[in-house]
Amino acid sequence: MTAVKHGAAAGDAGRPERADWTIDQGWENYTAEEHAVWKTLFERQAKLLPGRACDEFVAGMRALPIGADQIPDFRRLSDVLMKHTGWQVVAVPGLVPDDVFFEHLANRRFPAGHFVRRADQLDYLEEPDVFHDVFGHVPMLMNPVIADYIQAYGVGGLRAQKLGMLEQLARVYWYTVEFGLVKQKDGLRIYGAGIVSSYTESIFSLDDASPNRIGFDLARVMRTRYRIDDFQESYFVLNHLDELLELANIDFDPVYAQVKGLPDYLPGDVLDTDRVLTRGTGHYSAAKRQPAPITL
Ligand code: HBI
Ligand code: FE
Repeated sequence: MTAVKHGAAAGDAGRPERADWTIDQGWENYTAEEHAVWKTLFERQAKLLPGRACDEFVAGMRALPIGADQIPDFRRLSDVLMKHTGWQVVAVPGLVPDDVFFEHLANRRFPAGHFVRRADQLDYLEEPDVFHDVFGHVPMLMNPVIADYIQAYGVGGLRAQKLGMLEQLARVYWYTVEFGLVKQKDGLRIYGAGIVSSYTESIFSLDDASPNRIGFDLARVMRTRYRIDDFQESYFVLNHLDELLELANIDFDPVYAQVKGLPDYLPGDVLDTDRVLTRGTGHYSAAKRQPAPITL
């Protein structure tokens, strides 16, 4: 079956009437099948994540009206978020243009896809749906550090576009907000929304021998390409979520100047200067690159 594209990925057909790309969530219009897909995804993650998701994710989830039985209503999420960190959740059809995305974040509005993936796409889709956006991102927005950090990314995104450094900034978002790991008292934990909303990557990122796990370094991450179509080959690890507070407050301009014109690193590269927590075997991505060997 051909994948139906949503939002900006659908071309002109995906552009809504409002200039900020928001739409009504249309909560009343979700079908029983759509709520059932949510429930399947929710229950799978709820069972898997204890001991894997970071403490802040668990605390945020507990305090929000997010449960197994229904796709959450963005109005009710916004009521709670607004009281805690001043954020809101607004509905969008899917991906929105970069400048629209940044403008929302800079104003503490999180654009969440309103659609839910189909039952035959439970494990992977490239577009952000309501499960990725709400289950993955919204609990972390209850945390004041993440709340400020994501807003700073919105402000910084508009600046990076002017400087021609958007690719570099987007890598920082990718390797923190989407695919970040953090050390906590009982071991490595997930805080990235792309991981925490994925059953398979929640296991792979923490337990598999294949990926590298490397201490986070801003300039290093800015130079590191990433994969959008498969598990990451490297995860970057914070010592504490408060490291993001510093990133929310510093001026990135000198760091852009430092990395400008320098070559990119590949997703699986490990450097002599890296603080390596786990040197991955790379077997997962190597197997994908080669055709399967013929065995007799
Ligand atoms: N739109 N809805 C949505 N969600 C995203 O995460 C998103 C987006 N548009 C652009 C975008 N992300 C990124 O490519 C930027 O962070 C650079
Ligand atoms: Fe996301």
